[in-house]
This record gives sequence, C-alpha cells and structure tokens, in this order.
Amino acid sequence: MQLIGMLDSPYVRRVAISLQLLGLPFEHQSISVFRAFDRFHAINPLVKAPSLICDDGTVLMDSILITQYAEAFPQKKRSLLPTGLGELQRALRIIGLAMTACEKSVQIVYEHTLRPAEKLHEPWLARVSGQLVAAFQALEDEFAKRPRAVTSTAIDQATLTTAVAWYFSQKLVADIVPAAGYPALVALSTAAETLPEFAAAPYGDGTYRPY
Ligand SMILES: N[C@@H](CCC(=O)N[C@@H](CS)C(=O)NCC(=O)O)C(=O)O
Repeated sequence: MQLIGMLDSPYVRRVAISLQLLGLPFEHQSISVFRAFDRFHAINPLVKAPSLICDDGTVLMDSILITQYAEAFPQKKRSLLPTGLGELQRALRIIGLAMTACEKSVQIVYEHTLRPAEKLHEPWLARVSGQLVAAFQALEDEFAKRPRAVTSTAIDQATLTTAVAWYFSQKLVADIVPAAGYPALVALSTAAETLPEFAAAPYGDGTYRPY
C-alpha cells in the first residue's frame, strides 16, 4: 500500500499513525496537493490527500474511508475502535468532533492562504472559528472528564485523531484556540507525540520512515 499526501495534513497523518498501530506496512509519498498538483493528479485526478494506492492499484481517498478499509485487514494487530455499542458511540462522537476541528482549521488556513486578502470574507471566518472553538471545547471537556491511556498498545482512533487535530491546530490556528484554555488536550498531545508511531510520521513535509 502507498499513502499519498503530506504529513502537514492532519488527515494524512492520522492515516499514517493508524496504519502503524494496526501493524499494516505501507510506503509513503509526500506529495503536495498544491505545489505538486500535476504529480498528485496523475495518481488521483481528484487531488485529495490522503489517497491510498491499494496493492491491486485501486486508489481510495478520505481518511475515514481509508481507516475503515485498514480496519478490515484480517492480519491487523488490533482494532482501534471499540466493539461495544455504547463505547463505539462515544468513540464516533469524539472522532466526529476531532474531524470537524480539522476541517474548520483547514478552512481557516485556506481562507487566509488561497484567497487574495481583499476577498477574505470575515463573516465566514467568524462562523468557522466559532465552530472550531466549539469542537475543541467539547473535546477538552471530554478528555478532562475521562483521560485516556496514551500508549502504543492502548491508544484508540478517537484519542489519536484528537491528538493529531490538536497538534495541527497549534501549528496553524493557535490564535483562535490558545493552548492555555485546553489543558487536557495539551497533556494528551504531549503524550501522543512521544509515541513511536507519531514520531515516525511527524507533522511537516517529511516522509514517514518505519521505526
Ligand atoms: N474528509 C477528508 C478531508 C481531506 C482533505 O480535505 N484534505 C486536504 C489536504 S489537508 C486536501 O486534499 N485539499 C485539497 C483539496 O481539497 O482540493 C479526509 O478525511 O481525508
């Protein structure tokens, strides 16, 4: 399998970390959807990161669908999702919050970087910023109330996606969600970034190297 996309994308990064925790080997090509549009387009004409080239050549996209596919491998080491209905419901709620936090962070970044300054639309930015704060406030409340184990054998999809989303936000939109207001997420992120699976897929323009 080949994971396509840069690790400065929280979506690419959560797939890289998930595949490692599941024990599924993969190669990684750090290709930018912006600076290397043509190269990406040759792999996936929709130019969406992450894309996953499966062993039979099929190209999947969307991190939720790729992690769903990965969970179906019979040789996976363990599942990153709980099986009981109640626990699954709690996990999916957290994943939804964290994915929305990623989406709102990305929308704010795109609004600032892809639009000419005079076309920046303040009402849209205010709306998206409010949604971002609401997502991280709900995550903060959740992890403050019930801290999760952050080890390679215990971390689950909800916790890893939250950690990736928070780290990404602190790189790019920390003015909107300053660390001081989110101590539980800071503690979670600090612990997660020390795990080998996170360190092997660091945020940025590097390439995943198996540890
Ligand atoms: N819901 C998708 C979001 C993926 C996404 O929006 N990725 C960004 C990179 S961070 C991208 O492909 N941007 C280029 C574009 O949308 O044209 C996922 O979970 O994979």
